[in-house]
Amino acid sequence: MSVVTYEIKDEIGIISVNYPPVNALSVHVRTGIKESIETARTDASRAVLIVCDGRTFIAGADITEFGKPPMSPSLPEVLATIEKSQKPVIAAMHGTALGGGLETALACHYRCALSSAMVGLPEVKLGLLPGGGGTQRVPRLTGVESALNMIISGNPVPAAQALEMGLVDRIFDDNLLQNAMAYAKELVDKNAPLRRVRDITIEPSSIPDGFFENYRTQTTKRYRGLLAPQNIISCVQAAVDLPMDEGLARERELFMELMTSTQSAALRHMFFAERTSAKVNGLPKDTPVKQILSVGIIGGGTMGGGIAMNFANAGIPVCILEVNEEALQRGMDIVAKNYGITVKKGKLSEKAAQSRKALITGTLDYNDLKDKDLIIEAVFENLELKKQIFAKLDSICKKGAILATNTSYQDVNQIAASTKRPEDVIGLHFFSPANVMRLLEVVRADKTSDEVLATAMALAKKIKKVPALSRVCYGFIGNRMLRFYGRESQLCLIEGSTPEQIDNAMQSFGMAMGPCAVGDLAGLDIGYKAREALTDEQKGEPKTYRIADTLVEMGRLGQKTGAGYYTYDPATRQRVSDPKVMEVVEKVAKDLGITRRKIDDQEIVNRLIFALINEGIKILEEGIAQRPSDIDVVYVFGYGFPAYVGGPMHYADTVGLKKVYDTICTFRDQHGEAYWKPAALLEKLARENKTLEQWAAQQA
Ligand code: 3H9
Repeated sequence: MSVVTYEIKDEIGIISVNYPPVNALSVHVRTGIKESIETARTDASRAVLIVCDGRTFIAGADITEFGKPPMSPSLPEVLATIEKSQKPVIAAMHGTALGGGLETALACHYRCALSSAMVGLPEVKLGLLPGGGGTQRVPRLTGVESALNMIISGNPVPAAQALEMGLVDRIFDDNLLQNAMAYAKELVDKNAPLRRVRDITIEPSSIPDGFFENYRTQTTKRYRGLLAPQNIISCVQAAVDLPMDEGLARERELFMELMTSTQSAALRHMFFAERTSAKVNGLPKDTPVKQILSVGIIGGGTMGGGIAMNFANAGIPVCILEVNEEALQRGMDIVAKNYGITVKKGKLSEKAAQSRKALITGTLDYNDLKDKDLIIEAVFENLELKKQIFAKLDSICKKGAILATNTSYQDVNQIAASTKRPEDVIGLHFFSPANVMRLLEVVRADKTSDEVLATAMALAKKIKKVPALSRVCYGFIGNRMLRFYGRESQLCLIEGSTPEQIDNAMQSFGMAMGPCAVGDLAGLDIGYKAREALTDEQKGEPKTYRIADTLVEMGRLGQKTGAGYYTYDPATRQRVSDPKVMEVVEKVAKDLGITRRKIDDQEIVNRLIFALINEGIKILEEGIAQRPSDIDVVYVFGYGFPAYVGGPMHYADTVGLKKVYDTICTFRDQHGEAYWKPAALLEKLARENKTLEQWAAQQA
């Protein structure tokens, strides 16, 4: 069946796009639209309507075509054909008219939409800019500042706002096709002019002096390290300074520059990685999914409270169980405080916050959990305690309830074995703050049933999380890898760096925060307590933790005590370097017989990131993660890894596995095999000159 059809109805030529799932502008869609417009030139139609079947108007260019040889006709060619039409062309939008989709509508002479529609230019989220005239047409319609805000944020706006901004001319509440046809007739009946956006000029004197320079300065600060926002500003400036065709040529040039950048390749990789991670290899498509209409949470601490908010936000009632009134009240207060912050930021109305809070109740009685569809245990990391809780849940909860643990490290198989229904047990590892962080590590234990797994994946989507599947191992995907990243930051510190140098090097690489600052934020006592439970052998060599332990023993637990690797101004929480920390570092190094040396930033980045990569590849070898892109999802959505670098596995491919392998071998020669044994799969792929992406494609 053709993806674009054309017919005349009541004197209106109707171009219908039908290319599920999102009517992306593939070569077939582009060809179909262009040919239909050409047909309409000489036929009996008086106006032409572009509409889409299915759930949405065109949601953009077909991203799967990016990075491949271009196929004619290009989008700019198609849009030029639409714009030149001598009969009015009207776009009728519903769903999400995004990117090239909105640009198609902007090349039309008139635009109408359903009131439920959203329109936007999200290209920046793929490291790109609107390459179909969006940067030239939007400012002509909305004004420069509004256009910049829309294109640089990439966030879509509702139809009503688009109407106010001048992007849409008419809105209907329902019956899009019927109303759009009536609108088209109205236009031809009154002989409405062919309104081409290109004919609008932006008066340069209307732009305040220094506007673009100031906007660029703010953007550089806000979008640290990103290329696309900078190119977008240049394009919008061209819309003011240059005639339309020259502006379009400038847009094309800067679009192509981004298209070939590693940033866009990484962001496009993340777009598909995010969508693929919800898919479980080998799980039949028709696996039944349980309904989750009520949730119980054991533990009302920061984590339990944050988890509860996710469900309340999705309209699912939650009951938090605590050990006493005081702890319960503390948990409820944390929830109330978090909602208060969201309201204060203007992201939620007071009324909505109240109704969400009303969905969260508390109890001290396990019996109140007996009818819940899902129970999530979120108590502190103690395997014995967790096993006791699960044994109790087993005796209380209704048949078929899902019993989940939010453990970050513990053996989910052992937890499941403490029940008589291990098939109903799963790990749901949320990341702190749980109401904000988008990652959900779903841990599949050996006996977890397909139904429970499928339900967990579907539920993640419902509560707006990005799931990544992990098998059971100590720390699962994320925390298992993080240990090696943490180890290298400790070693760089003791061998010659400072906390500032390490944090600055990692931030320049793109991490949201460096490891020392993260340690201070989370609390250095967490790692300390975890190490207390380990044998000396499990803890590893003292040089990998002695500095952190000494700081804790000095009462420097991080931000909460006003001091850790840094000291913190109590009022502003601003961090300041503290010479006492370097005294500790130097003393510990001396005590352990380590002669400190100068370490450069590149060595820091390579040691921390390559340690992550090596462990990530071991995780793939062992089948703990399903695919490299799932590991990238874990790191980008859970650990502040820069999306524009694409996660550690994509970054390894960008650097080249041979180079990663050779560097790890050099580290092995310098620091010993105990720390730097290259993963066998890394060695194999490096020798074969292959990428992890190619390896993943072979496995699929
Ligand atoms: C652009 O337009 C450049 C132009 O300016 C210039 C060109 C010269 N292409 O997200 P979902 C797939 S750049 C190909 O789960 P939802 C997606 O992979 C583009 N495939 O659904 C998934 O596949 P699968 C600017 C696409 O309802 C399936 O559709 N536009 C595309 O949660 C369902 O997706 C954008 O950046 C695409 N453009 O959300 C919009 N879009 O089922 C990107 C989706 O195999 N898209 N797929 O996993 C979105 O934001 C969301 O998909 C949307 C629907 C909001 C549309």
